[in-house]
Amino acid sequence: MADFIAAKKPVSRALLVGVQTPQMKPGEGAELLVELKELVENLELTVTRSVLVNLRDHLQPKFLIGSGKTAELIALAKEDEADVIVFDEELSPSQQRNWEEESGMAVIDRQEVILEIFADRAHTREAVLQVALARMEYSLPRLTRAWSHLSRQRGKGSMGGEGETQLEQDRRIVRDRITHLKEELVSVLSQRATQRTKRMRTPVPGAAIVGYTNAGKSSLLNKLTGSQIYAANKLFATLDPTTRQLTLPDGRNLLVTDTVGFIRRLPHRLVEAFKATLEEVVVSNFLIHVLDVTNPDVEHHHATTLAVLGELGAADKPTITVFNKTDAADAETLALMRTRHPTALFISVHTGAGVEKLLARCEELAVDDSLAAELLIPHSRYDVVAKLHAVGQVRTQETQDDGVYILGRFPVKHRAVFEPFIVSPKKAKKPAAKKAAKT
Ligand SMILES: Nc1nc2c(ncn2[C@@H]2O[C@H](COP(=O)(O)OP(=O)(O)OP(=O)(O)O)[C@@H](O)[C@H]2O)c(=O)[nH]1
Ligand SMILES: [Mg+2]
Repeated sequence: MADFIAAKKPVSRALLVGVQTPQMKPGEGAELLVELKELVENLELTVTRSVLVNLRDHLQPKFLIGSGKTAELIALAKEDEADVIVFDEELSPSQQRNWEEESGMAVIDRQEVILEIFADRAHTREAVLQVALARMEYSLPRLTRAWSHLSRQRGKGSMGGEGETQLEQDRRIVRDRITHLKEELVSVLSQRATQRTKRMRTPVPGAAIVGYTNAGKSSLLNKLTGSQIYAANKLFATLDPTTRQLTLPDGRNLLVTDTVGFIRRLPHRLVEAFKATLEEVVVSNFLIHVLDVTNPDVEHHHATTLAVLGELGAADKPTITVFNKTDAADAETLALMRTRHPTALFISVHTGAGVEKLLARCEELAVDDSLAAELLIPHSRYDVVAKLHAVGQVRTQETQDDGVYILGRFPVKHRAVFEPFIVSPKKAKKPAAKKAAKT
């Protein structure tokens, strides 16, 4: 049950309102409304009906839509015994207040729904803090509304100087909490950065899996690495980045990170709050952009993800575009998508179709700053052998009469140490047995 009205009674039945304006593409309002329904149902609310309002003119300042239509919608909500009205368009704090006064119900927008879902899903300290921060910032200009998740903090007593109004007190509490949350986040994130630096000292290239929520990102990571991270048919199942190591067919290792999903009209403050988490995307060598080919809005999902990547400063990363769930798609859609996205891969995590091709593409992009080589290190130079184990990778090691023979990789910056012992430089090759089996 949704918690945005913790202070009052919980809400359970929602009437949804979407808007189609002349500036929007035909059908866009309806598509967004379908998505809003899914979002609201993820909060375990019952949707009584969805209403699309066609606006010929601009949005109205008081209620967003005209007052005649407003009265009509409130009557519908009452008829449905709804207790919350949800707008797909963002409501300004004053519009929200006007609506709540006019209807006597909780009135929220998509932004708040998404914030609620994130709050629901957040478990780790980092995610909890990031979501709390985004919610506080959302609430700050909305403290005068009738329904508020802040009411719980109210009345804890003792705070507030003489003559301070309730509103002033509330604002001060929220600002203090925001400052406090930011401080706590800085300390949590610095621990995370330390972990990453440790990881980056070993020359293993990294890939980040990105994409719209529910595309199958976590499922793909599980498939690739045989891990068991949480994947589910619900929106924003993943909030925290998870990194797993994958051994590519050519024997090299690749660190693959699963990330939080994106969505249209993702509250900007959430992107801001999650920027630090999404650092993984920025530091990775390349991206695997996963799309759900069965979703009729897949092109919008594609565009949305690119837009968010742009915001993160990762728009120019080498990217493998992957259409997933081919097992559940119809042939016509698949053919259309193949034409529109000729360089994309088409896979099914469920059946495993296309995964091998994806791995091959990963091999091409997994160029790190390390060099592969065959080395023969004399027995007198065990320090060099030890160093290779510490900073590079050793695939095979054999003790021979004239020294230790190693097939491995080392970071370019340590070239001077290892170069004297190179017997033959290697290009990363597929194991011979595998090649033979394929032909
Ligand atoms: N039919 C089909 N369903 C799939 C496939 N891959 C994943 N799914 C399903 O899609 C749903 C979402 O999968 P997740 O891996 O949780 O998706 P995600 O992209 O990590 O989602 P968020 O973490 O919410 O952003 C699950 O119900 C999966 O079982 C596939 O190849 N075919
Ligand atoms: Mg996930």
